[in-house]
Amino acid sequence: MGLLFSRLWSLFTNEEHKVIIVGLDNAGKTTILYQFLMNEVVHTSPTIGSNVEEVVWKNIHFLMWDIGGQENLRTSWNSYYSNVQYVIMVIDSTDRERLSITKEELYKMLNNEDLRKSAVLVYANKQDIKGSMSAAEISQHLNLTSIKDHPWHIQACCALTGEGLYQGLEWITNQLKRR
Ligand SMILES: Nc1nc2c(ncn2[C@@H]2O[C@H](COP(=O)(O)OP(=O)(O)OP(=O)(O)O)[C@@H](O)[C@H]2O)c(=O)[nH]1
Ligand SMILES: [Mg+2]
Repeated sequence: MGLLFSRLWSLFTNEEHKVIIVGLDNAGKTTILYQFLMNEVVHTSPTIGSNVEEVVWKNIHFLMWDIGGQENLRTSWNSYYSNVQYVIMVIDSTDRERLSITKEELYKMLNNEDLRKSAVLVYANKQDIKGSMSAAEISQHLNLTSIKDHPWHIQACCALTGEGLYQGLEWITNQLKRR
């Protein structure tokens, strides 16, 4: 009962939940962050370093860190890992060639001790583009069903229209209620 109360309490006291948004360059991370913040598509350029914004949805406060995905920036992703509750991994679903690199980065992250309590939401982004891989196809390539030590979920989306983005946040919210 005490645990349940403390969980409900955290939902009602505006406790901030730390989220990192990672993925290869050009995946759509910054576009997603600003869709959450402003419900619109902003003009982006490749992120050097990171953007951070507070996003409030259904009275739940998220501190979202959008981290640059270019190759030389990926080695510093781990400097953002402390106290992360949710990892959002964004994938450009048209980028078949680099899916194996995404897979490497994903499993490297999951093995990091700082993220052992984090849940992982994968966005299969750019579903508006003809010929993009489906969420099921990406899930299979990434072998997501082998992940047993982190809660995970994959969501198809399009950051330009916002389609699918809130279904992903809904999953995160359900995880919060469960913890
Ligand atoms: N067609 C389409 N284009 C998208 C979508 N999401 C993002 N883009 C475009 O993809 C390009 C890269 O988007 P960003 O959000 O800057 O990508 P990023 O992941 O932040 O890239 P880095 O900051 O370099 O790591 C931009 O031109 C976006 O407009 C989508 O769902 N569909
Ligand atoms: Mg960016």
